[in-house]
Amino acid sequence: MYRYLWSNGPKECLEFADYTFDEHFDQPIASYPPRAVLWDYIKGRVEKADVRQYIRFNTPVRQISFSEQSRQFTVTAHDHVSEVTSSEEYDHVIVASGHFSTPSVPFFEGFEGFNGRILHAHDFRDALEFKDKDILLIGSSYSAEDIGSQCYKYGAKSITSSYRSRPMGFDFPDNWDEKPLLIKVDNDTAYFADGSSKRIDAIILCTGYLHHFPFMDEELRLKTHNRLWPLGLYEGVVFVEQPNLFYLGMQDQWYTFNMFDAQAWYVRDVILGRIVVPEKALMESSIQEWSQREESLKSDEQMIRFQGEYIQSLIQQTDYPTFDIERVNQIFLKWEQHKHDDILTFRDHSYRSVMTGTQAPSHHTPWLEAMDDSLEAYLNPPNRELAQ
Ligand code: NA7
Repeated sequence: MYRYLWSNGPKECLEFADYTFDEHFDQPIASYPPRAVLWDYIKGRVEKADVRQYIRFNTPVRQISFSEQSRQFTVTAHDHVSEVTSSEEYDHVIVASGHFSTPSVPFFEGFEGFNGRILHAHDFRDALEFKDKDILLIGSSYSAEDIGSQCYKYGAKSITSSYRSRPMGFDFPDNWDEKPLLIKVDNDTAYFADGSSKRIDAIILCTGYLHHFPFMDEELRLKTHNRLWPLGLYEGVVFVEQPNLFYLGMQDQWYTFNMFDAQAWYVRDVILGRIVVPEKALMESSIQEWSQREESLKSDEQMIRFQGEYIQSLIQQTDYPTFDIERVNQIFLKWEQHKHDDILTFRDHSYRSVMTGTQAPSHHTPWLEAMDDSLEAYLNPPNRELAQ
């Protein structure tokens, strides 16, 4: 996560049902916290549950295989403290490694001769690097809109964003242009499909990520692109080819933290035998049904409701504290509206918590003027900071 990143969705849409923002901060906070604040919130929940003691840090998993004979997984991991690689047997494996860390990096003609920097969004660290520069963004999704906004905020000279399928369509400031797909670049100029061109200093590839699990044996690997209903996962989590293996959070996401929770509760109950997964043919037909519905979705609203319905169906099968998903859907729709009203000020809006009913206050400083993204600056109005 890069410096100055603030949540790009309202915190009211991702709040844990069993650990609220009120409980953690003990004061109402605004709706779009920067990364340090969200980190603090997640950490508080982990500490409350006291689960750190079960985590082996500095121990990357190198390989996971499954034996039909023993019905066990062999997990090989390397302990970086002792520098020892060892293997252990497990009945179940849950892959929760995320899918936004291996960049998808397209090549465009002329990249090899371009004079400026070319980087993927994954390697973007600090918008100040692009102050007074003309930058080109490839892609038209969350990374492009956020990195473009960051660069605008911290003083880029101009932003050009290039889309493949559809433009973002926001009402951008005067120095931000949207263009169709990049055709090629030469030393310092980008050429686009509409015949136009632009001199640029740097190119940021906001082109998404690959689901990549090199540590899984081939037959245990989830193979999907970024979509709302990845194939091969019953209830979005059970690996159909080997139902003692689970993948968590592999969906494209509107919902995040509370979706991961609902999935985790469901997987826990399968492992404990409280939920029995059906035979393979039934799992496959259920996946087919959900994915056919996914493919018929046209609008963002339909997609948000689809994901909400999925979470609802998981929650109904477990004892995860229920919450009003329709009200969360409504917040997502307002958020979309606010983004389309103004992509540079949508973070100045605030919402009411579905979990506690607490109305978030307006933040003390408009996002465009809030240059310090620390937890202290976020939680304290500027005059209190000065007084400290
Ligand atoms: P996304 O949401 O997967 O979007 C990737 C974007 O990149 C999307 O607009 C794609 O266009 C575009 N893309 C992908 N490949 C190419 C090529 N070859 N040429 C041009 N454009 C391309 O990734 P993000 O990083 O924006 O967001 C990922 C998550 O990170 C998100 O959930 C955030 O909360 C954080 P397409 O529409 O497919 O034509």
